[in-house]
Amino acid sequence: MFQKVLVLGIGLSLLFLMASCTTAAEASTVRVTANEWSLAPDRSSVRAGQVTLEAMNQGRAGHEVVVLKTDLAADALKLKANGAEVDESASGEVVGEVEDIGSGQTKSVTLNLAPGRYVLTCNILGHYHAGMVTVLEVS
Ligand SMILES: [Cu+2]
Repeated sequence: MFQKVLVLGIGLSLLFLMASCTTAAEASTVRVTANEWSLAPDRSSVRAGQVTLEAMNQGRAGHEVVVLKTDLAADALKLKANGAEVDESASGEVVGEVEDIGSGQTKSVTLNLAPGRYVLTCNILGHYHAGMVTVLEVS
């Protein structure tokens, strides 16, 4: 009886250990460099689940990174009436954002991303049209 409990205990400890290793392996980071006028991720695809988006502003202006789940092409997002900003909710589902990243700053957010196609953009007036947009595939 005691031996059975001991074996069960060891088995459970191993399972727990494996589970924590798996979790660590699945946590992914996407580093996005913002600049005038581009958003450059260090990878074009990432595994679904917990994803940390680390945005580095290497430009002079302030920037942001809006994460939109959408099937629209990067250059075909819907615009607001002013024609200079993306209409975020009309373009897809906003799943997260890193706001107000000052020049030289790095800010991050951790999101739970479902599989699909995402477009990242900086939606400060005129920045989308200037080229601050990119695609991220989540699988
Ligand atoms: Cu910007």
